[in-house]
Amino acid sequence: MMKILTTIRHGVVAASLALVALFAFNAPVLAHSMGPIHIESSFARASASPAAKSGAAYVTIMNKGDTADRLIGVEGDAASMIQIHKTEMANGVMTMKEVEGGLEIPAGGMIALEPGGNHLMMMGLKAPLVEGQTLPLTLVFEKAGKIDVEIPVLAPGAMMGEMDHSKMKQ
Ligand SMILES: [Cu+2]
Repeated sequence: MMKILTTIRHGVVAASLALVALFAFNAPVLAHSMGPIHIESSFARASASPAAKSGAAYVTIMNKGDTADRLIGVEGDAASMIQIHKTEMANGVMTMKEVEGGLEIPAGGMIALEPGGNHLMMMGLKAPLVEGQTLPLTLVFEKAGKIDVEIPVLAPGAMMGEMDHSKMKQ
């Protein structure tokens, strides 16, 4: 019995070391997941001016579960208010407004918040967003609860983030 336990323990240690190596290798891209909800990629745009009072962040969220979930809120210290926004054309004018009731992520589906579409809107930025830094945000899901993400801040005009390569083989 001891022999078997020791073998199992060694197996677990080996697996843990392999995981550490995997995460170390992928250090620039931070993967986060909670149960079936996976944050596949994310980025924020650096402030174009030090006087900027608002900013936007974008996430791609996958739901690997068999029931739908909803992104219902965003929390963080970076700004005095953070909302889930949608972009709409009204009378030829692009306007943004808060998404009522959050965004559904269908079972087995994926949603992408992207420039020109849905985004995480930060209003009342406490400091400008600086390229190369990370922005800590907490995504709030109806079922999965709160998931912390460290969002890489890219150039002011960035259109997409980097994919999380550590998930590609799954
Ligand atoms: Cu907005």
